[in-house]
Amino acid sequence: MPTVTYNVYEEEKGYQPKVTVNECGLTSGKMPTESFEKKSGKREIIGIVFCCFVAVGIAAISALHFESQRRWDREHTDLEEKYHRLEEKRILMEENTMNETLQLRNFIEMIKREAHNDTLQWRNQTELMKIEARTEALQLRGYVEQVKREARDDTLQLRNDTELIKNEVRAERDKTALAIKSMNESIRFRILELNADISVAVLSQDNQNSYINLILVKLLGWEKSEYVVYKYFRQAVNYGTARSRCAGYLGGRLAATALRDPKVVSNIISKGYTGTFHSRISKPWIGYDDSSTEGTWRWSDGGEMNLETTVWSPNQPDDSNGEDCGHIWYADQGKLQLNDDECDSANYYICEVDK
Ligand SMILES: [Ca+2]
Ligand SMILES: [Ca+2]
Repeated sequence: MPTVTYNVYEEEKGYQPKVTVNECGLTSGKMPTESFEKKSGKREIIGIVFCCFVAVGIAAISALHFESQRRWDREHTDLEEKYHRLEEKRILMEENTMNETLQLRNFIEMIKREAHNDTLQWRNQTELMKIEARTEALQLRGYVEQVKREARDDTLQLRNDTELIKNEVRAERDKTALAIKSMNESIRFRILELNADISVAVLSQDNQNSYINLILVKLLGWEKSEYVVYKYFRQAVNYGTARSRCAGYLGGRLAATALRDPKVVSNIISKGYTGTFHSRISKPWIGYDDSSTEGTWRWSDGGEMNLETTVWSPNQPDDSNGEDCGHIWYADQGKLQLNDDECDSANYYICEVDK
């Protein structure tokens, strides 16, 4: 506990040496005289109060100081703890940094190793490609050589084939020459036969028509009937042209007499000379028309129609669009069915020459 030290005032002597009073009221030093005690009793009380105030102040200051010290200590402790945490954190970060650095180094090393491996692999691939290229080049050379050999073989084969063909052509030519020679002999023999027939005909009948018939039949393929020779021409022309062409054969005309002969009609039907109902151009012209007088139909030989062999088709002649020329339209029940047609139409035709 604090003590208070003060000077004692003496009226005669003024202030005297020090007197120390503790908090318990005990004094030390020279005590004042009795008169002085009376005078200074009030002052003592004041001093004691003052002393108490001072003590309280000192205690308060000490308490504040203690509290401040304690707060400072606490803050110091907090700062130290914070410092330690930061230090730990720093150490941890250093360790992390070192670990990351180590990992980075390991990563770089790994990349280097991979790059090295890639380089080796690329070199190996390059070498492999070179080897493959050389192999392909060798194969290509072999292929070219093979093609050359095959080309030479083909050329040789072609030459052999050519020679073979030449030989075959020569053989065929020789064969054809022999055939032609044989045919010439046959023709020459046939001419001799024909000359003999003509001589017989001329000598036996002395008839110009017989001579002509013989030529037509023997050389031109005309067909014989009882009274005429006749021929079916597969050439589509109009009626006037057909009539002129028939007249070109000496004594010839468009067929009329022949159509009254059942044998001729049967032959015409069997050989399909009539064509069909719907055929467009086969319907052959015959020597039958009403060109001179409409409605008056005349045969080219001036004869009459034999209804056993030829009849008008149903509803014909109808003179549709001025039809004046007759033709065989089709065959029905062994008879030739006739129709009148426009004379400018293009049809086949049948000619005949008297025997
Ligand atoms: Ca008519
Ligand atoms: Ca008609």
